[in-house]
Amino acid sequence: MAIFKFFSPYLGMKLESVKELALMANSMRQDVVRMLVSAQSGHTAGPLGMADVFSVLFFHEMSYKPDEPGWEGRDRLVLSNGHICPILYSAMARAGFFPLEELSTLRKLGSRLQGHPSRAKLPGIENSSGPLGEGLGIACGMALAGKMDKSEWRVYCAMSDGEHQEGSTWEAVMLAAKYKLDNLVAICDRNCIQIDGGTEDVMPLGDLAGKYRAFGWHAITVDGHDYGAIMRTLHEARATKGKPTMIIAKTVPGKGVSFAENDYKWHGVAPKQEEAEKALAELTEERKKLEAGQ
Ligand SMILES: Cc1ncc(C[n+]2csc(CCOP(=O)(O)OP(=O)(O)O)c2C)c(N)n1
Ligand SMILES: [Mg+2]
Repeated sequence: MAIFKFFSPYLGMKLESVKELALMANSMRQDVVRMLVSAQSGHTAGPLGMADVFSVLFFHEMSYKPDEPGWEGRDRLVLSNGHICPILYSAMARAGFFPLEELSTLRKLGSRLQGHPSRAKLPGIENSSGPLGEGLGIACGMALAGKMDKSEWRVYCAMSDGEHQEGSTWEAVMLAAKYKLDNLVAICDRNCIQIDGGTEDVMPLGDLAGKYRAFGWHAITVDGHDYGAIMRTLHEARATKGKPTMIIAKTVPGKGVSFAENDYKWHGVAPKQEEAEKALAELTEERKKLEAGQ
């Protein structure tokens, strides 16, 4: 089968309806599977689990100009858990930052699409990442600069639950509260897995929302696959003044691919050809249902 066969790209306007956002997420999940099987390495669980959140961020929430990635007025997306970058690359390609065909270069020698993102290589990437626990600090710096300049743009920081085991994350949590960074929204992929098992087995994180509240943040827990709920919480974050907002997005790792769902072993492996074909068949079936409005 032809692995690289994309649906037509979406350029320009924002997608408003839930059906369009869901179709976009489905396209992105298919991109992720194709990219990973072509690279024969990379991370499957996180990118599939965060597809719905990225669909809302890129095609409903954030302001940006794909043909002018350095536009001063853009909202900034900091990806802290760099290993889920296939979903970021797919969203960027579908938003028009670069051609969809380039997705097939993921992890190949000389590619702009490194296995962990490099801001030096790909315009539109705000931060190089890979080492966990750094992104929130970077996002805090941007948000503080935005406040000092009285800018309108906002900072979104995508994070994982696993990187809440890093002390540096909590240093940034304190700083954001101290400086009342209400132009900062962090979104945590609360999929309850990490590289070696379940988060609660490896190093329990417990009530993350409660912990954020205790540190002075506004914190909301949301179903990370419910578009309406994600949109509402992002709206609530905008309306929250004097403190940063943390959105704990409860997600299913590997979402959309039955044999990868809720299995930590898919954290950092790519599907083999046969598995990719099965995954794409499932996602195509799901797409038909979405198109039929079921
Ligand atoms: C500082 C640092 N330590 C270790 C790693 C190796 N590592 C990469 S991903 C990962 C698991 C982290 O958990 P999470 O981000 O929740 O994984 P996911 O939910 O995406 O499977 C680890 C330990 C790293 N990238 N950075
Ligand atoms: Mg995780």
